[in-house]
Amino acid sequence: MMMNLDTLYPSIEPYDEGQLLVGDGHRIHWEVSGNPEGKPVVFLHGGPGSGTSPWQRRFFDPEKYRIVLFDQRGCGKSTPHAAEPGADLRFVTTAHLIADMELLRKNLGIEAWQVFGGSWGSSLALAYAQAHPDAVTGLVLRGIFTLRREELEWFYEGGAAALFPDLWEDFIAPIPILERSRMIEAYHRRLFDPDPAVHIPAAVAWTTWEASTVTMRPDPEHIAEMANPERAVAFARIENHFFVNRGWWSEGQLLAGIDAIRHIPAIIVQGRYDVCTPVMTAWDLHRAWPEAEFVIVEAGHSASEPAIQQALRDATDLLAL
Ligand code: STX
Repeated sequence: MMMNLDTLYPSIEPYDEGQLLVGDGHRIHWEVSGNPEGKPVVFLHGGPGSGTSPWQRRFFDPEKYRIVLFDQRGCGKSTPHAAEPGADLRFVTTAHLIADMELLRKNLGIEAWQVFGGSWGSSLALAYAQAHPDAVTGLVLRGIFTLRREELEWFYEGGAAALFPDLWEDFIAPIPILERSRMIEAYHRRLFDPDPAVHIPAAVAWTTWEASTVTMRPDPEHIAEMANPERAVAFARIENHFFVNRGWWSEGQLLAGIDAIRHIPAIIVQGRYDVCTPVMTAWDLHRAWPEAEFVIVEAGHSASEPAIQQALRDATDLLAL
């Protein structure tokens, strides 16, 4: 990637990794890096469906943290991969991901950990913490996303077309005009069509829209990487599956559930110019949870943006104390 990651900690390698059998035929890939005696932190990747990348270890001081990364069901190095023919996502739901985190935590012998998540990672972090508040020592949340109707409609049903009309035309191109009033459902039919000539172009159009709008300046290498057919099919299928089902939450559930986690130290980092998960949701979270530290930075959505990197590093440094 073209990303400039100079703001983060140096690159490190994992000292342990494996595949955890979580049930329903699924295995999740996990790894641990940093200080084995350090403060445990778990990194939750976005999408859902994007998988983790080695640079994501670098948000944490490797002398202070024991850093856990894992690929959520169906993506990254977890199996079965959602791009496989006949992919079955029945056992890929928010409840399954939360249960997997608990199994992983216990398997690693961790009593409680800090939870760090951006975008979909922030949604999952909020849901996990609300289900298991005693397992969470702190929260770092970036690019807040709660899958409410207005959030999904903004990014996938035409709101953000006001800012990216050119890219929006490419996003709607695979969908016949009569189906465009419900883009997420129209994409669902194509992404799960068994014919690769149908699902691959749909997946590439879906991920290209997202990858092209997540940074203030488009990053051609990131866009190309996200358009890799296998990656794109898994990412688009998993995201779409969660969005069709609204995360299996009632409308506003994550914001309504703050009382269960209000006592947990938390830092919210939000890009002012985030087009994917606009600041309105972070603001609603801030209003619901004024005890959490709230930071708006002049940046877009992606954690790769230097101003976001700095704010997240500051956050993990603060919570390491
Ligand atoms: N999806 C938001 C999300 O979690 C609606 C996410 N946003 N962008 C990404 O993930 C990539 C950087 C992987 C494209």
